[in-house]
Amino acid sequence: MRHFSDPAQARHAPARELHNGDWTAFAESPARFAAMLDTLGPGEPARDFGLDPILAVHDPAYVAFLREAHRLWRAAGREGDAMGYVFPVVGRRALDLDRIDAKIGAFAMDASTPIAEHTWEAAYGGAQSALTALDAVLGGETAAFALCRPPGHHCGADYMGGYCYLNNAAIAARAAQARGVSRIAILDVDYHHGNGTQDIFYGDGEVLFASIHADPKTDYPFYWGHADERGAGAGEGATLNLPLPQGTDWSTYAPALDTALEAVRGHGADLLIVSYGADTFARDPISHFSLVREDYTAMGQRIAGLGLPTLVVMEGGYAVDALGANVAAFLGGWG
Ligand code: Q9C
Ligand code: ZN
Repeated sequence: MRHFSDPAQARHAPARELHNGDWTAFAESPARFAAMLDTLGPGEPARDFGLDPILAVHDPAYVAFLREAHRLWRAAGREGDAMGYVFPVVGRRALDLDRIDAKIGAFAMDASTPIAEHTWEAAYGGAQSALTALDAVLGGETAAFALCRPPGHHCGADYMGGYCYLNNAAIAARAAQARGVSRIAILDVDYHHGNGTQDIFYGDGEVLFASIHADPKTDYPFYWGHADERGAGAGEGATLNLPLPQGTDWSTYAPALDTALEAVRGHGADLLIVSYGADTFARDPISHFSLVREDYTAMGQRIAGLGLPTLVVMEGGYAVDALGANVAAFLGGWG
């Protein structure tokens, strides 16, 4: 399968994150990007589709914040990565405050999404990779892989979170719609629920969001991804959440996948976007499923069996030594 990326994606390199009350090395490391390129080969460069497709999903004030946050952090006399510590619940007040810590809180859902010097360029490059891979699919490729990093599925229209700054899958979906593909299915198979993607399309009946993930009762992001979240208004029924318990292996995963694929078929989608995370892997350092490499090939084969034009977008996966092989196994499902 052809794959696309931008060298700037390697330049996002936060030093650390807050994990269970203490500092740990930032799990979403540039080494992930290098590991995937190592196994898959260099692939093809992303082309620049500009800011408009990003602004079709994300709030202009949020995008402006992402672009200036690190500079404001430095201007405030800080070292290291920009990180917040106040999160004003749900829209506490719509105040446009100047202090960097207040700004971060207004545009963040957690403290695991630091902004480093080159975060914006990397996130921008990742979004362009998704748009370039989409262009290949709309141009007739059966499937294409956007080697996105940083990932995207936890960030919403106006907030970052879960190592995500720009929602690559959502940006591709809206770009496809702008090019006349209206009925779209997004299948999210990352270990974590794709809360940002769900939020963006929650009221949209044209875009099905189906996700298989660790039960949010026990796992991040906790407040999204429960089975009773099914969409709202025109989007009622176009969100499908299939939470699974920690320890899930292929025998439990496969039936959930079949349920999700049935929903994709039922939606009558003309385009499938897969948010693929390899953090369902048994040896993932921050996750608790038990999938093995061969399961990813089976997963890819079943998804390819839908026969839909498919854009695969990279999300999480933190067992860096196995990441390239796991991604290759999944993409191998397309033959
Ligand atoms: N102790 C993706 O896989 N963990 N994001 C926060 C918890 C956040 C994962 C720390 C996990 C986000 C794209
Ligand atoms: Zn994840």
